Amino acid sequence: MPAIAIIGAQWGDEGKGKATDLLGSRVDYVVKFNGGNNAGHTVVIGDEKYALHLLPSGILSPNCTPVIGNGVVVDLEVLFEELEGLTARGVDVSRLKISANAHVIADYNRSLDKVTERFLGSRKIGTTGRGIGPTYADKMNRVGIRMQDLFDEKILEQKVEGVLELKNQILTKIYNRRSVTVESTVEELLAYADRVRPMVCDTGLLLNQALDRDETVLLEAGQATLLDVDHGTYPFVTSSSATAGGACTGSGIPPMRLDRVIGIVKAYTTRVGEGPFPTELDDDAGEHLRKVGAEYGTTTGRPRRCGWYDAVIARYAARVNGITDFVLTKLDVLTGLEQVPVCVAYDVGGVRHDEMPVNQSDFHHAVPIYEYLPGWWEDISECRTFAELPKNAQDYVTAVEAMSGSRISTIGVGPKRDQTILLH
Ligand code: 2SA
Ligand code: GDP
Ligand code: MG
Repeated sequence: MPAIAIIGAQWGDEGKGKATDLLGSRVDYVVKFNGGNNAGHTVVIGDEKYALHLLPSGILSPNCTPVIGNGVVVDLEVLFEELEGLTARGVDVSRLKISANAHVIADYNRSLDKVTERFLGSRKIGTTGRGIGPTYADKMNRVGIRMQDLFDEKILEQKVEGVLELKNQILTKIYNRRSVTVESTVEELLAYADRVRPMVCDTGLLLNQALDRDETVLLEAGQATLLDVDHGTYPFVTSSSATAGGACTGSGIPPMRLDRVIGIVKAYTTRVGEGPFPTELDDDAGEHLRKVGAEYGTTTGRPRRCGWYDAVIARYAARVNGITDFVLTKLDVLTGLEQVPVCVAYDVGGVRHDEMPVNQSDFHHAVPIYEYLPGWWEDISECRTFAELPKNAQDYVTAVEAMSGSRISTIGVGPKRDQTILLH
């Protein structure tokens, strides 16, 4: 039975949470494989709205085992805050499993994230300030603290001592901050050790055994393709692998076991944080998308930058991830526009680019070449079949599908579970 990956095809906030929730009742395991509590997934079930950060959205499906994979960075305080919040709302969180190899975010990395952004000034990335980048840097630098280290105090102490030798130099000499003590860090990390211990296991083994038993595993990405550390708009990216390749390394599921890669793509584009964004609008149309689409960060509350659909990016995401089908979300937000521009290629210094320019400076200077599609005024939030959509909305979907490198299997016409049109 299949392993399915859900991947963001733009700069995040495409509606991965809702897509995961929709599949949740049909899958046995939902795995978060990258990122941490920088993510924000909003899921609406009936009249209840849930904002998930560190936990996979599948935690809301009663028969599904949620898993935090080895590719994730875990803030223990946030983990228990989220678990307690959901428990108070009647959600059963008892099945959660966490990889022994997932890395832990310590306070010094939260501080370093914030202070580095301040230090960078106008060159800042616009991070969420959750300590994500510095914790992945420690992982790659081989000085990170992992979940398994929490259960051996001696080893934990040695590792904290090692990493702090480096961090304290940076904190005190570069950033002019106070140094951090080994004792306070060990204490901070051990505070949750006993509570987290029953959840920690070899999740790679667990998931492969589940696949051996013909169970279904859903791999849920945080952030998105254009924020991926390798394939995104570097350096304006997050520090993890948010693409389909990351679904394998971040979970321990081998590539050949992946059967389907679903790309989630919004009917327009948003971005939060700094970095290039060719179709960005700073006019009334952009304000319309932000207002109607409620485009504010789920984690930080920051207003999201808004722009038109970019088919070059969608095609790039289809290629990088091997997207088998797209879920096109928030089509309802485009209602009420005279015409809807769609970017089909870029003009860079007079040269047409049909593919993502590999050179970052070219992408910074990319000017969208638009095709203008006629808009529609009818409320589509009650439509449940393609045939019920107004003709111009149908044509928009068909045109976007033809430009984007893979078929569209599902359309979102509102945040609720049933505000969905299944095409295939
Ligand atoms: P970080 O904190 O190191 O991962 O930031 C690096 C860049 O990655 C972007 N990023 C995101 N972009 C969209 N959505 C994200 N999650 C939240 C949401 C964001 C929020 O769902 O709305 O609430 O602000 C997310 N997480 C990271 C970030 O903006 C930087 O550009
Ligand atoms: P994620 O990070 O990709 O999971 O996306 P977010 O949850 O951060 O942002 C997507 C927002 O759009 C959430 O508030 C969802 O409830 C909402 N949403 C998802 N699909 C649709 C849709 O088809 N129409 C509308 N209007 N809202 C949607
Ligand atoms: Mg989000």
